[in-house]
Amino acid sequence: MQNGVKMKTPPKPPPISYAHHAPPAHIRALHKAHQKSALTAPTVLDFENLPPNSSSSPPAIATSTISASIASAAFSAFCDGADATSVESDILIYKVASVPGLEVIPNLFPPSVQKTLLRKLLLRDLSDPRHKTNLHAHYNLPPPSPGARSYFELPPETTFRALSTDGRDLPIDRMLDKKLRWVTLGGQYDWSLKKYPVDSSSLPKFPRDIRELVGSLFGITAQAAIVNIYSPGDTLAPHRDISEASSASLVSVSLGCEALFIAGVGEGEGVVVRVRSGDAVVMSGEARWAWHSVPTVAARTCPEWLQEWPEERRCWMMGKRVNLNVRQMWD
Ligand SMILES: O=C(O)CCC(=O)C(=O)O
Repeated sequence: MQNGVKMKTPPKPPPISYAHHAPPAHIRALHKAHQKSALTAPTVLDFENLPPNSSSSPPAIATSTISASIASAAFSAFCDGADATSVESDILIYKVASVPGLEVIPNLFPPSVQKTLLRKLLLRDLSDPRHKTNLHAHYNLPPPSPGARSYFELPPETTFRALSTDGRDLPIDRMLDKKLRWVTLGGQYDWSLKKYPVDSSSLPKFPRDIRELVGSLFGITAQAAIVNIYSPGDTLAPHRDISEASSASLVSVSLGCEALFIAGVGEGEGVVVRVRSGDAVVMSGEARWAWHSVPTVAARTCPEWLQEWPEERRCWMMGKRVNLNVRQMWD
C-alpha cells in the first residue's frame, strides 16, 4: 500500500510496436454505442448512483482510501497553503469489477485545488513554449509575453501566423475556443511516431508542483503529461498508452464538463464510467495497458462554481472539459 493506492507488481509493458494495433471490436462497439448516449444510460457506471451495497455483484467496490491527512497535506502544499481545503474524512478508492486494475476516486479534488490546477496548467504551463501543443506544427505560436502572462489575456485582435503559405492565420478566439486540443508537459510525446524523444536531456522539466501533488496522492513519478482540452461533442478514439517504458500507474484527472470514459482489458470486457469534475481515474496492473476512449463530452455539465473560470476570459470553462493525463516514462 502506498499513500492509499495499492501497488501490485504490474505486468510488463507490451512491445512499443503494439501502439499501432487497432482496437478490438468490443471496445469499438462500446465507443460507438456511447457517442450519442446520455450520461444516465443504464450501461453507465455512475459513482453518484451506485447500486446498494447489498447488490450481489457490485460493479465497483471501495477497497481502500487515501487518508484525509495525506490529501490535506498534498492539497495545502499544492495551493501554497493559501487556498487549500482541508479534507475531513478519508477518500474512497473504488475498484471497477469488470476491469482488473482500474480504480476510480470520485470527487477527489476540492474546488480550490481544481481551480489552482487549471491555473497552473493553462495560465502558466501552456505559456511555456517548450510545452508543445497540437497547434505548434501548424502555426507560429510565440509565448504570450510581453504584456500578457497567458494566452487567455491576449487582446481579441491577436492572430497566429500559419506556417504553410496557403494556410489561414488563427485568431486567438478560435485558438482558445476550438482549435487548442492538447498540450504536453515534460516528456514531449510524438503523436505521429507514438513515442517519446530518445534524448531526454532536451525535454522541458515536468512542473514540480504538479509532480509533487501526483506523487503524494498516487505514488508515481510524473515525467510526462498530456493535457487534453475538449469541447462538448469532441471525442477521443479508442487507444492504449503503451509508449512508456515503466509499468507505473497512469493517472487521469477530470476538470470541467462531464464525460463518459470507456476502458477494457481482455476479450469482451469493458466499462463505461461517468466522470465528473474533480474525479481521478487510475490505471494500474493489467488496466495500465487497457484500451480506453472518451465517446462523449456533455454540454451544460460544468459545475456552477467553475463556469466563470478564468477571470482573464470569463466563462471559457463553461464549455470545456480539461483532462490531465499523467505518465511515468521510465522507472
Ligand atoms: O480524457 C480522458 O479522460 C482520457 C484521456 C486519454 O485517454 C489520454 O490522454 O490518453
